[in-house]
Amino acid sequence: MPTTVDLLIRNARPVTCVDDDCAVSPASYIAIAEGRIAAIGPTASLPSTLTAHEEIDAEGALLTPGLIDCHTHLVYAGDRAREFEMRLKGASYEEIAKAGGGILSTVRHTREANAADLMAQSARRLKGLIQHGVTTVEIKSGYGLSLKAELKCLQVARSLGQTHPIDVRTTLLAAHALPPEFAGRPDDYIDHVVEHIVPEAARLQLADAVDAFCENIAFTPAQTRRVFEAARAHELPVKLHAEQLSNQGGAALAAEFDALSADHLEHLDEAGVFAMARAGTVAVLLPGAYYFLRDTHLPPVALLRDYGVPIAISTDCNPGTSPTTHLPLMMNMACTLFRLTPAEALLGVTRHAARALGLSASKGTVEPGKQADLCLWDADHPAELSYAIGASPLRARIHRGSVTNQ
Ligand code: DI6
Ligand code: FE
Repeated sequence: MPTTVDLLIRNARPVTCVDDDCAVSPASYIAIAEGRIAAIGPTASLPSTLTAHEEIDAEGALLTPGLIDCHTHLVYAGDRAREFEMRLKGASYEEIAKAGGGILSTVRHTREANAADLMAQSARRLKGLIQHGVTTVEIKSGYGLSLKAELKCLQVARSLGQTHPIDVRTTLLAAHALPPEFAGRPDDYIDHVVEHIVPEAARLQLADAVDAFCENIAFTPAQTRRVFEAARAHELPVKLHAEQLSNQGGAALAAEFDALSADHLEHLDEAGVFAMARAGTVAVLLPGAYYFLRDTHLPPVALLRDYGVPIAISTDCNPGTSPTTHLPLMMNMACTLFRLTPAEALLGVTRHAARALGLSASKGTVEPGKQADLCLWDADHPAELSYAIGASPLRARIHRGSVTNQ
């Protein structure tokens, strides 16, 4: 460790998230240099010669890794509050989608918005995530559905990361829905995606991964496979919206392509769980969408545990099925709705969420060498982070070694 560091946090009680039980360590110091954790240890072992440019007395606050929201559709224009009303009067999500509403209504608004407007609308949501302790967010495209509009959304996502104290990972989700100009010709649209959109997003380095919506109201496993093959040809890792509304065998297909994650998974069966376990694919559960759609088909949490599949939790922030930026509330819902333990919920937004983005080497735990993305919480025990409904006791948030909110 250098003798002078940039930031020294004293009297924190770290939950490093290295162990599955999320145990709380005794009072510790954390030394940060050049945006990384330089050292961590019990207060008694703090070297007396160490000096720091800035110090924080955590006064016994819990310290966790910065939260990671590994599945969002945060870049879009407009909202779908009216559709929410329709659903409350009895229309189903599938019926609204088939009638040209749903995703396609957000596509219309997103295509019409210029980049500055899209950026301003999306920045409001990003600030919501930041306020709740999120230091890394994944943002998908998928409301453009044309080469130009998909690239615009990815570019806005990248710009959001450059102008806010948060790391953004982008995912190309061109295979989210069938755009109106390809109505009745899904295979032609997939041709367009694999021949033009994936190659151009890759060439411009605008996408860190590729995703698809494999579902009876979206794309078939055969079409998804073609998108994955294009991603592989451009050396981009894949993720998949799988088994949300029906069992299409999407998770097993994703595992075949060594997917970083398969997400939603309410209708996942044991064969899918087995395939994910073998491939090391993370299960990303999205309790906000389950809640908002008033779903009753629970994801197979016990099977995921039995097979040792890592479970991540995310907001799925999107206008149709999960209009939220409150990641701690998703931890609460993961516990109440899916029966995760509070420790599992915390790992789901830290270590396992990092893995779902391919970022395990630099993020997700509090260890020397990792990026200094940290949260301090006014809480005695990590269970309190999942326990509170709609409140998060965030005391301070640190991104790349800089305090950004206190
Ligand atoms: N699954 C979802 O929950 C979102 N997309 C997806 O593939 C919903 C997107 C929307 O309704 O706008
Ligand atoms: Fe989603």
